[in-house]
Amino acid sequence: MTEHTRLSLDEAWQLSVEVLEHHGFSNEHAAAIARSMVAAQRDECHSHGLYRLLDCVRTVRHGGVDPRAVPQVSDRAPGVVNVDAAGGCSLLAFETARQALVDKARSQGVAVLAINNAFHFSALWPEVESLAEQGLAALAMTPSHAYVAPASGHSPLLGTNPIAFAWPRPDGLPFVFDFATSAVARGEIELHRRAGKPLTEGWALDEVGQPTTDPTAALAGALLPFGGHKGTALSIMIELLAGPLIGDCLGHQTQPANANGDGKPQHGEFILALDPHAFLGADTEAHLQRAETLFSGVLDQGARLPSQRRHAARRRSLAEGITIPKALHDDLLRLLEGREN
Ligand code: NDP
Ligand code: PYC
Repeated sequence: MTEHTRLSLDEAWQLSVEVLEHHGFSNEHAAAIARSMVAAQRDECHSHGLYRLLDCVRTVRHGGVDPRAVPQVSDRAPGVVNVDAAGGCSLLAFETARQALVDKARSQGVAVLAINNAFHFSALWPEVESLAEQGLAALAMTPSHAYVAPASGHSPLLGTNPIAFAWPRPDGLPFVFDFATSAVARGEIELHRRAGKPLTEGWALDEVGQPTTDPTAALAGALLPFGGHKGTALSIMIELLAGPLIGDCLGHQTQPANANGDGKPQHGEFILALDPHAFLGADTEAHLQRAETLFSGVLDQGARLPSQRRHAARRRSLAEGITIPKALHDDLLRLLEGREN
């Protein structure tokens, strides 16, 4: 059985910031990254929790991210704000430009934040959730790298391309979903490899395009999109909106950082924010209340809403702290000592 280590949320935060700063990230980047990772770990979104510290350190060691980059915000149009991450991590860029996006959404009704030139490793839900907490509906998407074969194809071309949506709720946490357009995130394949667990059938192909449940073969091959041609089409839409529309790369035009130093992981993210008050004025509360009947309808059938598991995990972690595999904790402590994994 896998041994686990329990950490308080404060300990998880300290460990994350220390590892990141030890490897050259500025305090601002370390804090923005730790906020996202600790939130993901707290909500038991393991593929984008503390495990991602390994990826951040590997990327900085290979020269794939500027750990001290200062994001530059610019106004592009009445409804468009841009932030150039300048080769740094997307999370500080988002935090730097978030208020400008909110202000534009409030004044225009609809606004887009285009993040460019960013190293992007994180879950998207914390970003859209933070916008819904300010009363906005929000949609976020980003391409990753060529990890996914199109439906009926055989070779990696598309990114794992996550899409996240949030809707503000009058009494309580927003409705949020956030998933990769691949059958699962690639991070989940890596966690299966670390745990020595086989994959679910239908997730991946090996290097010669044959179905596989071996995580190592899948990492060398290609993931499959969720929902066949429908997932493929959504994934292409994400590449277009978060790529050419905002003047940034497609998934196959980027690579994760590598030991040769020639991997350039930077790409874009597209975030749309909509202010219900601009559409509905004085009727906003009544219509938001009407949306609640849809959520109740789902729950009344014994089905669950996306985020329900996450919110339950959050309550548990706030009370009891988090647990991570001991092997991961050991790897993170080694990073702190500056030793190789
Ligand atoms: P999942 O396939 O686990 O799907 C996650 C979403 O589906 C969550 O909103 C989850 O809610 C919801 N969900 C799962 N099961 C159910 C159910 N039975 N009923 C209702 N809702 C359900 O996640 P993925 O592996 O696709 O993605 C994981 C993360 O990886 C995402 O946060 C994504 O942003 C991130 N990612 C980031 C990338 C990047 O380039 N930065 C690339 C790819 C992925 P709940 O959380 O409550 O279970
Ligand atoms: O899990 O697919 C993934 C992923 C790619 C980039 C960041 N996360």
